[in-house]
Amino acid sequence: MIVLQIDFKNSKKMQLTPHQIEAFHRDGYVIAKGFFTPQETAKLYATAIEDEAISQHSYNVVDQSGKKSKLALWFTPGDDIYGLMARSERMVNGVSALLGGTAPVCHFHSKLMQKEPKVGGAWEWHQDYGYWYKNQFLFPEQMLSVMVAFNDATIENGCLQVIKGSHKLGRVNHGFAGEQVGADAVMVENCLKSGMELVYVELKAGDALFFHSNLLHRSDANLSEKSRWSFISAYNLASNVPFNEKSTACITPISIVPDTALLTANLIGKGNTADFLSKDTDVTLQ
Ligand SMILES: O=C(O)CCC(=O)C(=O)O
Repeated sequence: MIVLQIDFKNSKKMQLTPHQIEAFHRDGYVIAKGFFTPQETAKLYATAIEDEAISQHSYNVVDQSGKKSKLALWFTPGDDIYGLMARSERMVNGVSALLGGTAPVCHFHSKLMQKEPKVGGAWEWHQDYGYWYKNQFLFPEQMLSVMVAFNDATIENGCLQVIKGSHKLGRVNHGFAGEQVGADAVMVENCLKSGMELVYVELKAGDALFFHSNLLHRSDANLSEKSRWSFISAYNLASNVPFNEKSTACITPISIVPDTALLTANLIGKGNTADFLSKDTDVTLQ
């Protein structure tokens, strides 16, 4: 497997290289190593684990074996530390470069994934657009996700797995797999039978994984002793107007903040006034 990665720790300007952009289009994903510094990642994680608004608004998603994955999801990026990360120049420029820069980048939602030791459940094979189709976005090519690891993500603690190149299938059918939305198992099996590569995306804290909205991905339960927390921001271009989504964040151009804001900001935790998603009203789960 060819791994195209750039170490931002040794690079002045944090931006994706032409090679990384090419890898994203070919494979459906690309890893930007050290996209956030150890100091930034430590501040983010320390804030997240103490954040009462996050814990109050987190909910569990139960997997097929009964294990629970906790997450909190909100729409408007805000001025808190998570908003400063999602709105940072490096994130927005990276997304714009991958989505082709034809319209302003908007923030669909961010979520804090909390996969606790021994408890955190598995996620079924799915494409993010398998969920977002239900929001009636028309153009999957104008959407993507960025996962930033707050802890090292390893095979043992249930890192993401992807089927390389599967974004080229287009959207496959999705149904329900317990509380989750799951991709047509026959199509997934056929991808693997055809020789498409299943890749375990192990990340170091601070690494970012940019992935296409139609990339098939899943993860195992966290059976290890170590937490696996990660932050996932989903982006959309302003030109992709959904027909079944109440929040307008996804069509509101992001007000970009400098990369330095993460370390200089004083306002850090998420307030209770944020527009958190409640599981009961999530149209993607209906
Ligand atoms: O964090 C994980 O293990 C999986 C998350 C995921 O697949 C998603 O949010 O789409």
